Amino acid sequence: MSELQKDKKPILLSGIQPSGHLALGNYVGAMRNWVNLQQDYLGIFIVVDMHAITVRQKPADLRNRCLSFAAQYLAAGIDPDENIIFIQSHVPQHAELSWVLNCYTYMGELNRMTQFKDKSQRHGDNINAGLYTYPALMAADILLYQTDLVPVGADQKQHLELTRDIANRFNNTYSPTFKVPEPFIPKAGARIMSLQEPDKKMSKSDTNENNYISLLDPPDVLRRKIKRAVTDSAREITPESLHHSGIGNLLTIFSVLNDMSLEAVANQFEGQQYSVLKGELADSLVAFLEPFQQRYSKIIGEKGYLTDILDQGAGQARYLATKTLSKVYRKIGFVPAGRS
Ligand code: ATP
Ligand code: LTN
Repeated sequence: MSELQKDKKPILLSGIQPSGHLALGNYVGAMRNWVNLQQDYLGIFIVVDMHAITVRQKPADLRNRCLSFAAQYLAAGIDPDENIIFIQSHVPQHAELSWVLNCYTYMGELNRMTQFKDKSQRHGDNINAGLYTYPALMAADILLYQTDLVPVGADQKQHLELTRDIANRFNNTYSPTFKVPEPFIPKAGARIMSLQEPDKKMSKSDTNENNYISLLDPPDVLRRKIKRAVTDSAREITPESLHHSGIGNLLTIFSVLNDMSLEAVANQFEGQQYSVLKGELADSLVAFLEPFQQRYSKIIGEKGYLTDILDQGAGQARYLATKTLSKVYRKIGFVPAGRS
């Protein structure tokens, strides 16, 4: 990838925390759109390990998951020759800009973040300062690269709005420094629901693994999880089913995997038993995930290939990030290093 080409395309950026198991919700809400949009953008795809430690992680698991997630980005179809893929902690500018942005973010704003409220409830024994200031680090991830578009699931909308507010605040205080990014939240599948508790979102770190589909689940596990997915006491699909959480979620997943509109899916299954949809959905999932898993096994088996991509990605990222960070340091009045 020539430097020139990189400069011409608008920037698309997104990240996933290496916690739990990459799940169908992450694919449908985020990764799928990374793959679909990569043609028209320079994609920057980050494994955000610094975000993941806001919840306690086992060191060996975290290390393995960072590589595993990067391999899954590639298996999903991200082209490493045309995009930048790296691990967040390999690029120290994220931590550096995050500190600065912390000083331009109000506690009142952080207090409103629903992810902080949710996670503080789930991890009541570890409500740390990092969990609270997490949105400033996310803003740094995005603003360092003059990002145009951020494809994420609906749960990240609030963080994106805060990122835009921080960027505008900084730009207005000094002079235009950051591009103000736009969110890209898909129309279908922006919030895939849990299989057993369909009133809450599917989450890759859920302690109950029947709540999510892992992208690496083998076919028998996929079939079992779909079969056991909670629906309701009606048995047949009607146009109303789209508005019922459990069955509506299964119809949504089917529509995304088969590239059909929700209405078309509801028509196709109208009058059928729930078990028919579950059977066909399991077939679609197996058909989609088997080749994904084969590509994954090949990539994860070639450690050198993967670490080369990540090293190269981190190098490119550091180059781009330094440009923005130097500008920021200059504007706020820090003395340039090496001249004092
Ligand atoms: P965790 O349970 O480990 O906190 P998570 O499953 O919520 O994680 P994140 O790392 O927070 O995943 O999010 C990665 C990306 O996946 C984000 O863009 C997020 O919006 C998207 N995403 C997460 N869960 C869903 C979901 N259920 N439906 C659609 N998109 C989702
Ligand atoms: N906060 C996000 C993950 C994340 C991210 C980002 C997404 C961290 N940095 C930058 C998009 C762009 C989450 O919890 N899902």
